[in-house]
Amino acid sequence: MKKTTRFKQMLQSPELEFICEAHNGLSAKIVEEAGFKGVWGSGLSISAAMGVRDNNEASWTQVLEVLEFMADQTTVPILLDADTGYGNFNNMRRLVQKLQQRDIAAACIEDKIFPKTNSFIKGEAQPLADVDEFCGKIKAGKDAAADDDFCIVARTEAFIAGWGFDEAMKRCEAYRLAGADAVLVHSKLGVADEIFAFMKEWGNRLPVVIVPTKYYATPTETFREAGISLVIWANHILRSGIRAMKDMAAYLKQHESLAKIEKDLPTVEEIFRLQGMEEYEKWEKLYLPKTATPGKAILLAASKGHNFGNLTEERPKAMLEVEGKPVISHAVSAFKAGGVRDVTVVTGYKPEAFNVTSVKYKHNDQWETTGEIGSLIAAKKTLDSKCVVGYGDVVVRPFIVENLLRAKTDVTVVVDYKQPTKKARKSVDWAKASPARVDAAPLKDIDYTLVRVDDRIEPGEAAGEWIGLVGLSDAGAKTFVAAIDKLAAEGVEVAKWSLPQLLNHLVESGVKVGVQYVHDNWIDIDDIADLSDLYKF
Ligand code: SPV
Ligand code: MG
Repeated sequence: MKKTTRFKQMLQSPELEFICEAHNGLSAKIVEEAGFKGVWGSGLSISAAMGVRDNNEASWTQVLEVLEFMADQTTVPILLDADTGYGNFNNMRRLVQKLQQRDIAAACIEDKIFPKTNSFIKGEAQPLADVDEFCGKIKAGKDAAADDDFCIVARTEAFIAGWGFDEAMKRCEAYRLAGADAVLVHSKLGVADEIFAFMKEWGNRLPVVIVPTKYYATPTETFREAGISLVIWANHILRSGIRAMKDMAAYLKQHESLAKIEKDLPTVEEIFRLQGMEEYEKWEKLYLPKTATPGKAILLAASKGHNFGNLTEERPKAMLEVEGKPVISHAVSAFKAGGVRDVTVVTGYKPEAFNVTSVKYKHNDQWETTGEIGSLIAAKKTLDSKCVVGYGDVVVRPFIVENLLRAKTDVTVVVDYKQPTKKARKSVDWAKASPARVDAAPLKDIDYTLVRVDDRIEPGEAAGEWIGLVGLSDAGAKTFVAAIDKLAAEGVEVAKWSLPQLLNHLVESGVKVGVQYVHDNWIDIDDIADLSDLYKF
């Protein structure tokens, strides 16, 4: 049902109905979520939220912009407090057209002179509009509405300006005859006497709307008994907001800490919810290219490092410094430059030595007795989507990470096709691939897959050296976790395994592990000489 129709039905229903003030998109949404069937676009609140007076200091188009946000964020009808209609009949016509374009259900105009002043400021000093002129404005508004259900609520300020009962009655009757859909009778008294006297005489000629800001203590039941149609809680979201803002600002100024109050505040996630992030994510899935999702990285950095003498007494090798920053920082920088935004470092030995920011940490508290998979298990929660698994002591050029994030296979390893001769290594993880190739550069357009990776493959048989990176797609990450879980459930001490062991297990179980070849452009830090290589890298 149209918002206009819903508002009209609310006005005409025999029930006492309620609408509540809002002054921007957020507050309008909050009002709707509280269960209100409609929103009052209060002139006082909208102007106050802009930091200006309720004297038409904000232009009507500025108010219109706010209303557009309010209407976008809500499904219930909005009744705009349109002050005097912002001018004469002609301004009223244009206003109604523009309100309709923005799905505002109804407008309330008051019989004062533009620019108006709020009813509670020197009411008696406020001149009232000429009755005939105001009736012309009501007619113009009704005629300008393309939708017959667009309602005009005619508000009399006769009581506010001190004219009294007869004037209020005379005016409301004239407004009814001019085509108003309802009348709003405003009173600034602390009791509702003027309202009840009016209701007694008025009967049910047209629905009556009230704003019990000053006669707030009057029991609501008496409004119902008097036959009032609609109550407007006109400024209470703004006022409670002011209280909350003042309290928070004063508290923060005084205590200079959030520690005790954070738990009492709406979370930032609640802000995101109110902003409609869920809907955004739905469309994002549909329209954003999949590759645009930044991948994550898990860098295993639990080990102390054996070849560094007393350099690693206080810190693990990943925290040894080259060019003023630790090895792990060099690694992390390359990952970030390669398109990874979310890096998790798994620590083991001397976790307190890690002081690199912009990464998350997980700790493998059994690092001494477990292997790389033990560390991976410590970061298992991160392994829920696209991810690159690597080592905290392997530094690569960013393009290697970039390519890995774009890999076509769900599980992919990076292999340096050079047969390394630079120095004798205790253990090099050689990779054997299919189709086999030994010394020629890999051919483009061939999908190489991993046959095996370990330090027992003879260099001559190997396709190259595994550089320590594994790329996992969303599905690949699930495959990894499922394999680890299954092995653990079967009683295998998988936490003690190395990454190559798991890769070999996957290959043996029929998982296709892709190979991406590189040549140089990476370095792993195994001994002190490697540190000076990193300096030159
Ligand atoms: C408003 O909410 O802006 C109103 C009601 O017009 S009152 O402030 O009581 O005039
Ligand atoms: Mg107002």
